[in-house]
Amino acid sequence: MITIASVDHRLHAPKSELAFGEFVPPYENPRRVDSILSRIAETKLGPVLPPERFGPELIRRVHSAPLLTFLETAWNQWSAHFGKDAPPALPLSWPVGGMRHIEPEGIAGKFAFFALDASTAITPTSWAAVRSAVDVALTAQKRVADGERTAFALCRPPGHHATADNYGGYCFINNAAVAAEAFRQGGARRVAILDVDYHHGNGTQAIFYRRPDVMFVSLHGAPETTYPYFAGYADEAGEGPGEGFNANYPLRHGTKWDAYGAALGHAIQRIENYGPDALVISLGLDTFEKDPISYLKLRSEDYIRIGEAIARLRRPTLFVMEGGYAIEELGLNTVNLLQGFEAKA
Ligand code: OKP
Ligand code: ZN
Repeated sequence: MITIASVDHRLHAPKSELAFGEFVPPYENPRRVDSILSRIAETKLGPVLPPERFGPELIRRVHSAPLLTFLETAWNQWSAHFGKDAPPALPLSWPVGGMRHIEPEGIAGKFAFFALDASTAITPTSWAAVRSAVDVALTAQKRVADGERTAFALCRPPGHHATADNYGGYCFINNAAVAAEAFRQGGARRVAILDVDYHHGNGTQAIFYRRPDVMFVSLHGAPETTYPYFAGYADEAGEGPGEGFNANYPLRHGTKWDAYGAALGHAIQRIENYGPDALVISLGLDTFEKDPISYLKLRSEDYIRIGEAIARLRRPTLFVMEGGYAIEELGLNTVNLLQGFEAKA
């Protein structure tokens, strides 16, 4: 399997993350990619190639102009106000129910307006890393659109929490959504996105919620107890023309392979019935038993089974990296899944 990866992901590496009331070393950090690349080399999974550069057209089909302008200019505006040595930029308030939804002029207000949480710092070089992650996704997507059975987009930072108008949850641009849109623009009539990250892909779901041409199917920790809390219930089925093209499988804390595998079987059957021309996998490995911020209990060998189940769909398949924070085993688990896929492809 070919992997697309960029060295520029290192440009996004905030010094700290606000988590559970204190600043801690970020869970989402460059060592995640090192772990995966070293396992790819060790197992000779296949070549690792750099991305091509893509223009902004496909990104603009997925995200609003105000969000893109904000992300590109946020650090400059922040440092103009708080100084060049200002700490990484974070929001501290939010427009909740009953308040006005108007973009403020001041930069602190803009952070409040565009962020969906306070876990996602922006540094002077974050935007360059974010852009390179999209290039990684689109370069891998192009290979699959051009006839390869599969490709692995080793994106960092991840993307599935980013909506058309908001960033957060370690995500800025929704790499998987942009890749799905690229498949559509390239002539695929139907695209399915299967999101196996531990966290619900609220961004991807929202982007395609009213569309029948991109189905979103997700397995994740139940929203009653799990971030991002306000999406991911089983009754979210899509809306308007998109009704029937969204499927959520919320799972309880402590879920192991037996219940996970059963839910995955249902999810795969939904996709099979849909009959997509291309498949995008939002690949998160934070369902692992030792993940530091998650509460599912999958083991390393279970990822082989997930890969095999995905391969049985027999569709052109693009893997897009999302989360996974048990860094020591992240490479093993990721490559297990990809090898499981290849064994049945
Ligand atoms: C991104 B992806 C721990 C609490 C959770 C945000 C989690 C974002 C996960 N600090 N904060 O879906 O893996
Ligand atoms: Zn996650």
